[in-house]
Amino acid sequence: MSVKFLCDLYTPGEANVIAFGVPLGRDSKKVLRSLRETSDYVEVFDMDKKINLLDDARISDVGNLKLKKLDEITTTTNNILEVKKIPLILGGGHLLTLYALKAFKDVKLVVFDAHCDLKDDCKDKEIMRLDFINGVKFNPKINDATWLRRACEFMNPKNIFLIGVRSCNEFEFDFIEKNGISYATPNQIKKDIQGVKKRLKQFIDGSEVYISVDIDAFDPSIAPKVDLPEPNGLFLNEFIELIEAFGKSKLAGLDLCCIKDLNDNQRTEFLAIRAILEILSLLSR
Ligand SMILES: [Mn+2]
Repeated sequence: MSVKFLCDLYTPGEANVIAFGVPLGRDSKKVLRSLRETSDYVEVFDMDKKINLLDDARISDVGNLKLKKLDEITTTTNNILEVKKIPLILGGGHLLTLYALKAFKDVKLVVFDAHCDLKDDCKDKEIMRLDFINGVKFNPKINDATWLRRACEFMNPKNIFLIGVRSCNEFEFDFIEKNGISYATPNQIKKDIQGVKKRLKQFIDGSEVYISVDIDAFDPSIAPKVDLPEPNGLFLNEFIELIEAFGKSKLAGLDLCCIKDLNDNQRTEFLAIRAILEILSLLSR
């Protein structure tokens, strides 16, 4: 029997959170295996909060998608939403978020990422390598660097909040400002985390929220297994503090993506799992 994410004590019927893996990008199957294996070693009890972070999250891991077509991500997400459960999507490249979002009708999107991913097209060789899947041809319009721009074509950009962003070009920045996308850079967070929390709270305003975490939002010193290690990233304490801003808003879905297969210990996976646990603890509030 294959390794499941966070022990997998529940059947899909008993669970309220359904996890699945999206093997999108080179070596992503190895990364997904490592995430699941590492999750076995993480304690879900939080000594500071004195609670089990999974008190109200019953997770069932249904394995990886075959991913012959990217639409499978939308279909699977949709099937989970139809039975009123929360999708927890493990990646894979960030492009998965675009296809997951297509399954939601009305959500606010909070993205933790070093990058804005708002390019209109990207022919970058490096991105091309990342997006390689089962022989599916690289599309300069639909990839890890453009996915959020494509999402803005079917969702209101005012319903998007980027956290930890510190890398974009002037065209992306212009797009952010013209379309009213909210954002908080790590410097803004470090200077005034309470102010950012307040803005985040006002943005969410009790609505359903989808949280996407690109692991490169964190500082590369604590998340080294990434393709583009942008300095001056977030630390876990800041992430935990910001997650508090979600309060009683309803968690509609979440994903964790963009871990790279690198020769390192499991610190990036441990961090990723901690981040997921913090988000799932929202279900207990
Ligand atoms: Mn990124």
